[in-house]
Formats: sequence, C-alpha cells, structure tokens
Amino acid sequence: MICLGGTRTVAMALLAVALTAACGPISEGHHPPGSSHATASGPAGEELPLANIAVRDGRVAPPPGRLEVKVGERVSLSVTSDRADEVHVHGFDVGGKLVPGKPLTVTFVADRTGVFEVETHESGLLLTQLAVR
Ligand SMILES: [Cu+2]
Repeated sequence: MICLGGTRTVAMALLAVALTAACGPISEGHHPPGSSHATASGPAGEELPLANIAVRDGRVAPPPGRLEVKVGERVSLSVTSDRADEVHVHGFDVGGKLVPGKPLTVTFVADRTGVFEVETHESGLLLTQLAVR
C-alpha cells in the first residue's frame, strides 16, 4: 500500500501505470459504503479540515508531517495544487482529482488504525502521514 512515498518524479512516470493499478480506483473512494453522509466533493465543507495542504512548484506546504487522529474519527483534508493531479489516501482508498488552484476536500472516517500516507499520484509527492490510533 505504500506506492509512492519519497519516490521521484522520474520513477513516477515509469511506474505510473503499475502504481495506479496497485492503488485501486480513486474515483470510487468518494462514496465509501457505510458512510451515509460522506460528501462527494462539496466545494464548501461543513467541517473544518484537519489540514490545509498546498502543492506549488512541486513542493508541499506545510512540509509533510504526521497528523494524529483517533480511530473512528472523521477526517477532512483540504488540498490545493497548482497543477492537475490526484490525491490518494492510502489505507482508506479515498481521494480525488485536483484541479489547478481549486481546493479539494477529502473526507472520510478513519476506521482503522495504522500510519497511512497521503500523496499525489501525478507528481508523486508525500503530502502528509496520517497516524490513526
Ligand atoms: Cu497512492
């Protein structure tokens, strides 16, 4: 389930097809079964994101750290990129398409424990780690 953490863009290009297959379809992550009130991609989330992450010129701000959440907690991440990309939350298989300049909010319930990577698939950047206890 670790597919891109730390790898560079060149490797990403070579492995893009394999990685996409290994990570599963992102588009289905918007409607996880059992989360009846999961928001698909609401432009204005009704809850405050746990983190606001920006990608610009291939850099992540704030620098990738670790977000600590409790199991069963609802997690909302906001990601904005200066280029088209895809966000993927490992372990939960949620994410979505990034449109340049438009914040994407990814919301899901952290229903399992572990440390999971949140990353972009096109640029292969680690956005943050999610530690669920
Ligand atoms: Cu991935």
